[in-house]
Amino acid sequence: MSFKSNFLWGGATAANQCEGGFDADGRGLANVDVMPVGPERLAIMTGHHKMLDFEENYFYPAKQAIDMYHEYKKDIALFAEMGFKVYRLSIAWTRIFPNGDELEPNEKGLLFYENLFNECHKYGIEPLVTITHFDCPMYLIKKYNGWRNRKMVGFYERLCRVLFTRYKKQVKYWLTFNEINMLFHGSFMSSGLYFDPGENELAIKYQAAHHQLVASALATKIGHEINPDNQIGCMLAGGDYYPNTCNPEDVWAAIKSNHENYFFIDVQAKGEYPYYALQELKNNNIKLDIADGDVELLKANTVDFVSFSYYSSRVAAGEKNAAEKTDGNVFASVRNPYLEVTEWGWQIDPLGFRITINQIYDRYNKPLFVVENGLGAIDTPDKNGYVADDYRIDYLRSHIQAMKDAVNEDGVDIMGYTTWGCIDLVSAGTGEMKKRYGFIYVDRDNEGNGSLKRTKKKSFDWYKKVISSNGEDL
Ligand code: P53
Repeated sequence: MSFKSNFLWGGATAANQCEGGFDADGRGLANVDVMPVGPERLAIMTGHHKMLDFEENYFYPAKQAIDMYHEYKKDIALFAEMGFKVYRLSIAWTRIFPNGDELEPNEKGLLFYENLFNECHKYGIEPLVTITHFDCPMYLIKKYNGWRNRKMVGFYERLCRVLFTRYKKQVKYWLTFNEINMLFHGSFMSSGLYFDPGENELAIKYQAAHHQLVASALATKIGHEINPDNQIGCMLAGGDYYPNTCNPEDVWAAIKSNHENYFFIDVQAKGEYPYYALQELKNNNIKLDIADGDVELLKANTVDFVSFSYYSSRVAAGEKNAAEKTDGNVFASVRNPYLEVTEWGWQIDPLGFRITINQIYDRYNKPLFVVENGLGAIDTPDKNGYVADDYRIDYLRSHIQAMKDAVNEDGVDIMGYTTWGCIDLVSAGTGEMKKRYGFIYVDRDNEGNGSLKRTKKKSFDWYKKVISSNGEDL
């Protein structure tokens, strides 16, 4: 026995990182569109450099991305050729509600995803839909202050109702918010929040978090009402923190960091605020605005499964034990001397994947879905345009092996596995194109030059074999 016979193998993308067509067929603008490539990106992402419109002399990679808006049929055919059982994608909120507060949705936007889902089903590929993958309509950010405002719950609810109803026959796997814990780290990128000098950031983040948690519980409720067969999950930016040493100060720092990471999922999976978060709010004199009925709503509408991304483990050290940090990531981590790092400084730790899987399963006892994992690397095509990406195969092989150990040796229930960026797409963290994750190479560079031509890499055939052997032939 190894992976279940109906194990969902596949790949994952996010609308703004692959679709392009930023103003096609009535689409409105979102936070994720106005993030340029360049030195300001990190401060924009975290909400400390305000850029709410396109500005001159900047390059905005999401405007065209890899143009999947027009190329999706060919791309899905390639996924089918690899044998995908599932394709994880996200809906661009502003294709459905261009401003976000309209009463009626944009039919052209709805039709785009309807056609896309049909294309998936043509090949027996099950769509796994992230309702929002970091995107928030710009109009809602400007007019209502985005997720700071309780009204967002209603706008998000309307979006969910439309999606669950329209795609009732086409989609049964849903995720409410991508990497919901990213709200604490990349506040503008993940949720459209930005901060003015002197504001109480922690209080703003927690209030916005509460609104998203309520919105997520409401989505779970409505999704189950509209179709009892719907499977609705939460989504964590995963990667457990290790203590830097066995110094109790470091162990304590790791526990605190893990608490911060698991806060959202604790609420979504267990149905109530964990003790440590309630106390942190108290300690910081933060009084959350909690409406009548919220507590009951959260309690009654926990998720069906827990999904997460895993790229790397992390390391925490007590304040007194200052240690070297790794770079290239909005998540601060101490450098782990036992691990190699990628070209972007992300630590490579397959056993950490097994550890993280076990920790999450232990904590929630719900089926798990690994919805992102992969290696961001520079690919150099040969003169025929072919990329021999053995480094990517090595990364994925060792991680799939670790996941297999978690299933076979440890007894964890895992529903499926989707690699991140199964086709090369724009990096969320850096906006670069040259940080590639795909089995399919896309001819486009950091400045937006290139033919957008698709070419299979060596890993394409490798992953096809992994899927056809249900993970036995790595
Ligand atoms: P990129 C940071 C840490 C962990 C996950 O990231 C992250 C990030 C954001 O940089 O985001 C997820 O493209 C996210 C995807 C993203 C992917 O990881 O920076 O859900 O949108 O592309 C990889 O290499």
